[in-house]
Formats: sequence, C-alpha cells, structure tokens
Amino acid sequence: MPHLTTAQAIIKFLKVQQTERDGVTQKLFAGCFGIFGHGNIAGIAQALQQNLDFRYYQSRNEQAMVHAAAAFAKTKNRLQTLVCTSSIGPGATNMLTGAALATINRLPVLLLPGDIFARRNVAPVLQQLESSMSQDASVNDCFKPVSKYWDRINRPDQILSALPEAMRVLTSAADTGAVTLALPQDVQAEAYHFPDSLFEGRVWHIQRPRPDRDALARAAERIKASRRPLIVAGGGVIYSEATEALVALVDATGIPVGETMAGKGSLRYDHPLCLGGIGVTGTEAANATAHDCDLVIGIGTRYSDFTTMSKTAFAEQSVAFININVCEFDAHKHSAVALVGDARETLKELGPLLSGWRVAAAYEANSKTRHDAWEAEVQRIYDMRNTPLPSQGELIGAVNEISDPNGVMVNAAGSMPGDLHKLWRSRHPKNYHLEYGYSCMGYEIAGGLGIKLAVPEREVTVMVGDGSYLMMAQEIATSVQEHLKLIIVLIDNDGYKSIGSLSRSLGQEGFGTRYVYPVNGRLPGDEAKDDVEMLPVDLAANARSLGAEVIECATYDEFVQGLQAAKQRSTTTVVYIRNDRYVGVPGYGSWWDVPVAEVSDMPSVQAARADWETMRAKERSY
Ligand SMILES: Cc1ncc(C[n+]2csc(CCOP(=O)(O)OP(=O)(O)O)c2C)c(N)n1
Ligand SMILES: [Mg+2]
Repeated sequence: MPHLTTAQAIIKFLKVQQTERDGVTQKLFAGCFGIFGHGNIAGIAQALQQNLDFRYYQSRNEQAMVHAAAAFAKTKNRLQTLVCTSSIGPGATNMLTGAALATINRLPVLLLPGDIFARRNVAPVLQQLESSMSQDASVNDCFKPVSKYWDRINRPDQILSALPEAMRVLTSAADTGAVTLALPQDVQAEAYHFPDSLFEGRVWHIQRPRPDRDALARAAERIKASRRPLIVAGGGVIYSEATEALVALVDATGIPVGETMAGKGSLRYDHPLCLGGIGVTGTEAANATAHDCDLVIGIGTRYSDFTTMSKTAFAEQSVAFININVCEFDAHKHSAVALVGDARETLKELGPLLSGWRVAAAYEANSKTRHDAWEAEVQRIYDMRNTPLPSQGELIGAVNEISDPNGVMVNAAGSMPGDLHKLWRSRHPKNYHLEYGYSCMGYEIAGGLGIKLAVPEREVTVMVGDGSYLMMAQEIATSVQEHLKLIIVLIDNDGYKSIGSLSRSLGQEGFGTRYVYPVNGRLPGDEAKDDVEMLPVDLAANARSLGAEVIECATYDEFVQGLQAAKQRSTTTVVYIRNDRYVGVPGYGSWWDVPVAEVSDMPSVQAARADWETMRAKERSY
C-alpha cells in the first residue's frame, strides 16, 4: 500500500499504462507537457520532479501544449498520446480550445487542469470563479462539453475509479477525445495509502471490431447493384492503418476514391483511381464524380460540411450511402447501410463478398481520365510563376517537390488548407497532416512540435500564414529548447487571404481582413486596393528573436533555395516569403454554405444573397 500524494499516484499509474494493437505494445503516454502555477506546483509538478523517467516538457502556452499532444496522438494513429498539466484558472481555460480541437478531431489527450480547493475554507483562491449559486462550480466545468470524459477528483481515492474510466475513453477508437481530470490543488498534494493493484501495469487492447455479418451482406449487394460508386476515405482509414486494404479493394473493384481532409493520403496521389480531395476544397476529379455517383461508400468519415459541400456534393436523386465506421454515430449518418466496425477489418471482409465484381469499364476509364486531367491541373499550378509576388499554389508545389517524400507537412487554417487539399501530392498516409476538424489558427507550429516529438526521424514542414503565426508562434522556442527541428514555411500576405476572399464572395469587400493602418477611424478593406499604409511588423525578425534561423526569400527561385538550405540546417528554420493576396486556386464548382445577410444597404451583398439562395435550394437531406 504505497503512501503517495494523489499527484504522485496519478503519475505512477500513467507510467505503466500501455496500448496494444496488432501485437505491437507501446506506452500509452510518452510524457507530460506542462506549465506550472500554484494550482499544480506542489502536486503534479512535484510528482514529475520525482519521476524523471516520465519525461516532462515545457510549453509556452497551455493551448499550444494541447495542440502538440493532439498532433502527437494523430501522428501515432491514436495509439499513444501525451499528458498536459496546467495551473488553475487561466492556465486551465487556455487548454479549452485544445480540448475542443482534440475532441472534434477524435484525438486522445489527457488534460490535468488544477482546480480550486476541495476543502474550501480558504476560498476564493487566486483566480477562482466564485458562484453565489454553488460552491462546486469552477472554470473547469467549461471542459465538460469539449471532453469525452470529465471528472473532478475531490478525494484521493476517487482516482481508483476515475483513472480506469479515463483510460477506457482515451483508448476507445469510437469514443476518444479529450479526457479532463480536474485536480483541486489541495487534493493533488494530499497523501493516501493507495492499493498496489493500482500500479500494476495495464495493457489496453485497441480492438478491431468486425461489422455485423448481415449488414456486410446487404452492403455487398448494394455495391454490386450500383453503377457509379465512389469511396469517400476519411481519417478513420489512416488511424486504422487500412490504407493497404483500401488499395486492395480499389484495385479489385475499380471504385474511385475521394479523400477528406483527414483522409488525404489514404491512397498515394499517383494511384490511377485516386481522385484526391473531395468537397468544398476538393478536386475537379473528385467533385465531378461525387456529383453523379449513385452510391457513396464512406470509410472513417464524419461527413463535415466541407466533405458534403454543405449537402450539395452528391446530387444524384437516388444517391445512397454505405458507411464503414468504428463509431456507430457516424456509421448511421445519411440513412446509410451502417457497417459499424474497424475500417481495415471491414474492408478485408467486404473484399471476398465482392469477388468477381467490378465497375463498368467505361466508368473506370472515366475515373482514370479524371485522375490524369487533375494531375495535369496540379502541374499547371505548380509551374505558374506569378510576379511580382509568387502565388500560393506555386509555393505549395515547391514545398511538395523539395520536402522529403517521407516527411510530414502540417497545416490547419487560412487559405492554405483548401489549396493543400487540392494540390498536395501525398506520398504516404502520414505525409499530409491537416487539422481541419477545428481548423484552429495557431495549431500549425505547436502541432509541428508534437509531430516531431512523435517521429523525430522524419522531416517536419510546418506551413503557416501570417495570421496564424501571429496567433501562436511561441512554440518555436520550445522546438529550439528540445532540439526538435522544424522547417517552418511562413507565408505572409498582410492579413487573411482566406477570410478576405470569403468576405468578397459575400459582397463585403474584405472588411477587417487586412493588416493595415486605419484611415479616419476605419480599417480599409479591399476596396482601398494599394492605397493603404502597411504596418511595420517584421515577422522574420520575430521568428529570429524566438531562436529560429530565418531565411528571407523574395522570389520563387529564392524560395526554392531557401527550402533546400533549410533542410541542411540542424535547428528550427523559418523560410519566410510574401505571397499574393489575390491569386487563388480555382474553386472547381464547389460551394460552401455561409449565409449571406438577408437585408443590406450594399448592392454587392444583395447580389451575393441572391446567388446564395440559388445554392441553398440545392441542399439535400440524405
Ligand atoms: C482561432 C481561430 N480564429 C479565427 C479563425 C477564422 N479564420 C480562419 S482563416 C483566418 C485567417 C488566417 O490568416 P492567415 O493565417 O494569414 O492565412 P491566410 O488566410 O492569409 O492564408 C481566420 C481569421 C480560425 N480558423 N481560428
Ligand atoms: Mg495571411
């Protein structure tokens, strides 16, 4: 019966938790990120100090450390993750955005925010949210809707039941996300005689559930009866390591594949039936195929509005769905034949039931033609040489061609996700790391840090816009501290290229999306064209000040040289370049429902509203 503080017992427990899948066993937690304050200094911080075999990493911002943990877990296909400890109050609430991101992307992270005194006599402690209605309220209650499991540990012995529940959720393919254990600062430091059994190593077997046999038979019949089936490959394909099983099914049946943001890389870009990204940010090839398909086979996708083009992508009147998903909730979306099960095992069991069946030769040939035409379009954009400022498409091309094919590229928000979804040539399933469940500005560098921690042997290239960079760049310092080298491609266009273009599409002239000085108390938008005064902000100098090496480039050729030089450096290197705010990659007939003001004095808004109403009428209820 070891006599330990609650915090010591938690760390001792976490150290011996393992996962196993396909016979491979590994530690569930690779360590702990944390920022200390009075809410965790005597508890978790003290426990980490006396458990140096459980690696502690500093971070500069609690939100960033949760992003790093989520990116780490994503890179590890959710078989491993990191713990995040914070103080109480602002340190804790800084983690909320990270928690939401992890839960929405179905990525396991364990959050240990400090909490107010359980014993209450000294309340209100510094940073306590007081409530006249209850003494059981704290800011940590905000974690409830963004956590898949939430608990507050008011007595040391509560961890005996809370920790196993937390582990169950973290290791559940269907139910994973952020797990929050709020730890009152007094309880963390309180000792208790914990039973030895708590610290016996435990292996959490990650299951590969098989789908219902009858449902599988129904799905096979449905596929054989289809004429223009299309697979939508989501993140589940990659997390389940089902990419080879997918290739086998595609090769055997001739069914083409469109990929979601999380699913891109399910097939190599040069597979003849890989149609690339699908949906709002999708390719001409995938979206034309989606428009006419009569059967959608969704694998490991939750069908966000980006995937369904706000329910307009699949336009065939009789279109039906088959969903392979380990999560029952997702499997049943769109009145589908639901195959509730692991992607890899389900594909393997579906294969024999389709044996001898293949799509019509003309359909397959058409898919291949579309693939080839799309590849030519990508090359056209890669080869564009816009002046005086380069276009984003050609910069993406350079990064794709120069980065290590075995490396990882990470991005999350701005205009880049859409361009990357279309243009990035994925060479392996982990080549393209897009956080697009939450599309959170500020994820990029923190996420890159988590990825590099997960796969230190791989080259990690962070692609980040100036807006995202300004929101959260401070983890450059952590990457330098930990010798976790990142190549950071910083694309500066003095504001929001993405929201600027969205704003113009709504008739709103880019209002509030440019980083320029106000004129007569008003911030100029795109209507002001070049007649604006730029700000004296120097992001290259900023990156240098955080400890990165910086290569400033002015032209495409300098950018190519800069990328090559960055690969040779041993420390985090920022390749800085400005790009054109207005030269974009075409939309290829895509649409996204962003409601336009119903009444306005601006004729441009009224016109946009009329267009919106036409498209709104096309939205389907599948
Ligand atoms: C935390 C957060 N706040 C706001 C948004 C909405 N948003 C999406 S993209 C964007 C601008 C991104 O600017 P930048 O990183 O410079 O990329 P660019 O659009 O210029 O490519 C904003 C404000 C968001 N996605 N995340
Ligand atoms: Mg920008």
